[in-house]
Amino acid sequence: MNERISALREQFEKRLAAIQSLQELEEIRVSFLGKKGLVTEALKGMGALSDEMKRTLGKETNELKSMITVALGEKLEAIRQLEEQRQIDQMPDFDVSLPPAVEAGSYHPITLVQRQCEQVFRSMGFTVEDYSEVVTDWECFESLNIPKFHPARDMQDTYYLENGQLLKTQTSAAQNAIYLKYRDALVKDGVPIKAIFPGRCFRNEATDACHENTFFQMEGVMVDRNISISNLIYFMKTMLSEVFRKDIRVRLRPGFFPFVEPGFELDISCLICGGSGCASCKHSGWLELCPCGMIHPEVLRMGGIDPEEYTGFAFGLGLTRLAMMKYGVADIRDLNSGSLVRLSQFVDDVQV
Ligand code: FA5
Repeated sequence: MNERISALREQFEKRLAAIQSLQELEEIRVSFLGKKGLVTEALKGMGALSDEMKRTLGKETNELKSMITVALGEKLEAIRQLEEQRQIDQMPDFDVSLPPAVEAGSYHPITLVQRQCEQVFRSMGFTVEDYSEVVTDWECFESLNIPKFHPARDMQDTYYLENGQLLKTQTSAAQNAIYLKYRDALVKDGVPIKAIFPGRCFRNEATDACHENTFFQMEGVMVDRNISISNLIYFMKTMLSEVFRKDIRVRLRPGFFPFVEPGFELDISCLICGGSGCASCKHSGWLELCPCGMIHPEVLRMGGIDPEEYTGFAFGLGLTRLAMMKYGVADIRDLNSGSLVRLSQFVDDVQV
């Protein structure tokens, strides 16, 4: 072996053995394999050698380079492992068999009430659907009989994306997709459409004790032959008596929504003040909870369903307000506050 090559090999091995850090490793790599490194330098002056000598020296240099590359890689791995072990050694000891220092968490009241409603409706043959939070203008408004510039949009200003999509203001935004999804089963096989779809809604709202800019609703629809307001009232009553498990006063009054005809507002007597009036019910004693009505023929038509043959009802339950009433939360903003002190007090017997 060429003397310079064997001296370089020796020098490299000595320096490698002394290395402690990644930084030193990089330094040695540059000083041997870098553009102006020792190995490149060793090849200088090769021009004066015979062809035979050049070939031998080139071969030995390449072997040295490979040896250095492999040795650096192995050292890198060894240093990494040492570092990992050092970090593990620094971790505090803990006993995995000890009981937890904090109490187990609990479900959010809105989740509890949502799951409870889902259980009730599932038991009555409804499917539970999931739907996007970002929707199109068609889904949120036009397919619901709310054309562009209709005054009904004023009550539901929302957050718009640059591509024209928007954060949905109401779970009704999923109605059209649900009709299209299940209409064949309805028309061909006579299977009624019975679906609920809970979801988060967004509105550009001035917040107060009963209004949030981000809140949950749960939409429900049922479409079949001969569906009437009596069916609607039956399902609303069953849901409320199952959720509250006590007698509560409700009232049904006319309400306008372009996608139902007739439309109703279903209010419940405020459970925070017992009906005498407080900030939670805007001092009226009643809380708007679940607007509903018979699906407008035009909305059914846009969903591919013939309104001459089929009728249906729809409702839009305010899940966040339901959670307020069920758990006695006087201010809706507490529910989005993330305050563990407030939220950890809610548990329920619902199977979640
Ligand atoms: C609607 O959103 C209709 N899509 C409901 C509907 C569905 C009507 C199907 C007919 C048929 P409204 O804007 O009133 O309607 O909201 C419905 C419920 O959501 C309200 O009664 C209330 O309980 C809840 N809600 C509305 N806005 C807020 C808000 N800013 N904060 C908290 N809850 C709200």
